[in-house]
Amino acid sequence: MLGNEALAQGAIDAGLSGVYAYPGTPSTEITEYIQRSKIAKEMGIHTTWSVNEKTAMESALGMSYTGKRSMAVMKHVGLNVASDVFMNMSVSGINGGLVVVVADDPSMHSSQNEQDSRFYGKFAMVPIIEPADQQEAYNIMHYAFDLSEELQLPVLVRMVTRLSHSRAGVIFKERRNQNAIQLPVDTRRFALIPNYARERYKNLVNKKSLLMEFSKKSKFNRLHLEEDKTLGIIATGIAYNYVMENYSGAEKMPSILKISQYPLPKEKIREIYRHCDQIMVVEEGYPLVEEILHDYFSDNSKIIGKLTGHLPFTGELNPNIVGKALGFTQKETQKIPELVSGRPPQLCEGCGHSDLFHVINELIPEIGNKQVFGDIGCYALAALPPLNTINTLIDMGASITMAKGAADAGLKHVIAVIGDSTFTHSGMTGLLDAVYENTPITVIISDNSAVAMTGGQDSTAVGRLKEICLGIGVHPDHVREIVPLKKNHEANVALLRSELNYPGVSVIISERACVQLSRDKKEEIREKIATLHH
Ligand SMILES: Cc1ncc(C[n+]2csc(CCOP(=O)(O)OP(=O)(O)O)c2C)c(N)n1
Ligand code: SF4
Repeated sequence: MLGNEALAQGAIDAGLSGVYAYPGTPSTEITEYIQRSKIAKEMGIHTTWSVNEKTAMESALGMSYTGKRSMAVMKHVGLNVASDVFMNMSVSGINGGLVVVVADDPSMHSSQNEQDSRFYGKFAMVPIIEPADQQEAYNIMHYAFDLSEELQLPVLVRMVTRLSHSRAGVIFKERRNQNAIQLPVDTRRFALIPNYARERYKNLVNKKSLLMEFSKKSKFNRLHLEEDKTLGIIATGIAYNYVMENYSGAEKMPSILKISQYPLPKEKIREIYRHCDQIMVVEEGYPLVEEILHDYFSDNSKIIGKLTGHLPFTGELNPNIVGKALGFTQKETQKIPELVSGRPPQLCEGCGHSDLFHVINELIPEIGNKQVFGDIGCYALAALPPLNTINTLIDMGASITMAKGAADAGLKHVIAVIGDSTFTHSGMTGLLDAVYENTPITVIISDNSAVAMTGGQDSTAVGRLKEICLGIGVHPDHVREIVPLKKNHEANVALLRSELNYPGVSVIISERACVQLSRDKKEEIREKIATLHH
């Protein structure tokens, strides 16, 4: 199974009642697996995609409030979006087990940054669990739900790209029944008015020692001391796997502390530190453990890792990089053939976004080449040659709000390009800001009826975009619809030109389904739209 599939099956077998998620690489397959699972269907597990990560996590908390086990799943930057509820639900606590699964993307294979979610777990003062391999990703889910209920806290499970997307055999455990509805005895803890919140916050802080106790005895944290004291390795999550791969078949092993549960097991760290002459910290992500170690001990000179340059600070680790740091000679591997190396991503042949960008590009000589604020989705590829249309890409929804700020500054002919799913994820609120001030911007919603970039998941906006924009208050004369096809090119250029000259908010919905959707899927979407408009 993929690490993501193992984790998903683990959640099902741990008595899950609902998964709430917004797609995002490398986390998407977790929810898709549960959506496809026959057992999950029989168990009535809720699996519909949420509109964004914040709504997902809040819904998971709502399900937990009823006493049932729920899970919120997202990619690392999604946790930024959900951070408000994440930080507050550690204070309120939970009722039924609640596990937040976040998949980090070191090396930024499909992301804007490589932030390390462990910091969020530490920030919220909740337990963090990091599986080292696929079997552990499965096993850890039973444990995480039990731990969550025992501590009455959400538990953060951190995955990383390589573990999410690589496969291994996995042995299943017996399936646990779902919880029955059992509302909290005292609901006041879920009402974080300052008077109650102060009490709750003290309660959270007081749990710290209990969390440490659990880490100390966790079977996922293991210390192995060898007689040879030259080197001790502290390895976390998948990095443990990388270390072990290098020692596979080796006659001599160094002392190793495997860490998969936080807060850190202080005693075990002290033991290995005292036992060994040098300590190498190997962790995927930021040097979180290494920094904490520097605070633990007055003599830091024997601690090596990312902060000392023995391992690279940026980018993903792998067994070769770790092996090199450990002093293993690396075998020459085959060179990547020219044909498959470093190809820049491109929009698919026949993609509706391309025809839209040709329309915008035609007007660039008239309006200037720095006025197009972009967003996140397949259409972001227009930031690259040959289109070169989009100038910005920061976070989901930022196209509209950045366009607004630029227009507020006096920039003319400002365009925001946003996809249908990104619009409902975080664009709608920014549009209301612009409507409120009637800011002169032209928002183009490139609607392909899908969340295409992450694999064509259902878009919650299907068939509703015009009504949403009218509902937000865009003037009905300036909610326009176009079909981005070559045959409509001239008419679409004329329409865009006229809206760019309108001194207020206008929205152009450019609608053509993603060409990668199957015929059946397109038919299903057409039927859905027809029912909505009936
Ligand atoms: C906060 C956050 N959540 C999730 C993602 C992953 N992600 C990248 S683009 C995208 C959605 C794109 O959908 P849409 O706007 O409809 O554009 P399309 O890809 O269909 O063209 C998602 C979910 C992300 N980058 N940031
Ligand atoms: S997947 Fe769909 S939206 Fe994305 S580039 Fe291909 S056709 Fe365009």
